[in-house]
Amino acid sequence: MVHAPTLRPAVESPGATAPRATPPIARSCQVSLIIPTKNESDSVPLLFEKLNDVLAAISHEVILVDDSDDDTPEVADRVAAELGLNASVIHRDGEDRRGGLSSAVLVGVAAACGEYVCIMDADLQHPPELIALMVATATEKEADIVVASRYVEGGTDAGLSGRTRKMISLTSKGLTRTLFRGRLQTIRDPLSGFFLARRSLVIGTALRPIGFKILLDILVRSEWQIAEEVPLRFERRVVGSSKATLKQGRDFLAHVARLFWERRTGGIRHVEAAPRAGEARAAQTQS
Ligand SMILES: Nc1nc2c(ncn2[C@@H]2O[C@H](COP(=O)(O)OP(=O)(O)O)[C@@H](O)[C@H]2O)c(=O)[nH]1
Ligand SMILES: [Mg+2]
Repeated sequence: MVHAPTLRPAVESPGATAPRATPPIARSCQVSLIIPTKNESDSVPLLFEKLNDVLAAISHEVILVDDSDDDTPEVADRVAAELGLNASVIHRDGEDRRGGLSSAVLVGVAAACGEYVCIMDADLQHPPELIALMVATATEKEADIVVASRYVEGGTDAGLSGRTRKMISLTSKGLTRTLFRGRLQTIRDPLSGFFLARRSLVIGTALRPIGFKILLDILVRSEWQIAEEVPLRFERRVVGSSKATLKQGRDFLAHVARLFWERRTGGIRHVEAAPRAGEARAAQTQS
């Protein structure tokens, strides 16, 4: 059975059901936080509390795209209402969940109104405190993309559980930076799940992500010109549990193979982004 995704405003706007005499004013804000969730009812209360503090000075909306079987949507609605946080939940069932995390992100972007979209996990491995720096960096540097990076000075991948996962992450990063050198030579962490991008860039690109690495798809396919990185201290998950499985490994390889093939066969074409002064040299020294 196919269920249409439902958009549930967490905070009722006064008079939302009253007849309108004039057309609705188009929504707009600086940043739309897009947060894919799957059974994150334990994480959401603390996440929303932190977001509420961080976003106080930023015009924003929070969109959870939820594929949960637990009560994540109800918890999100309740906590957002208690805090007065401008958050909504798009809950998906059945076939709508196909594509998992990456399709959830695309659904969130399609519903967003921000000048920028900021994609982050719900589990606090992506510290909400970093959002202010990401927004400031995007504005000051006129960046199309700001990546929260585990692999620049001040960042850490300590939250990757175990040496095997760390090795897989480093190898995957090396593989993608080699295969897509032209686009990724200045990007230290093209597989980060925490990033901010101009919404116009994301909706203007025909994305085809598979699995968890949607940033890679955006970096390789889109016409970005300026990308910046800020240090991410990726620490261990303290609430809830990881949804990563071996399937994500297979999805990642399928995703990289498809991107590589499309790039080779001319399915993806764009002007290479020119590295800014010093960047190419720095990237070569570090790789
Ligand atoms: N909507 C949706 N969110 C998902 C899905 N799988 C994982 N997530 C969410 O994506 C984020 C990252 O997942 P997580 O389990 O923390 O992955 P890890 O950090 O790689 O261990 C979390 O917020 C999850 O709740 C999915 O199939 N659908
Ligand atoms: Mg996580």
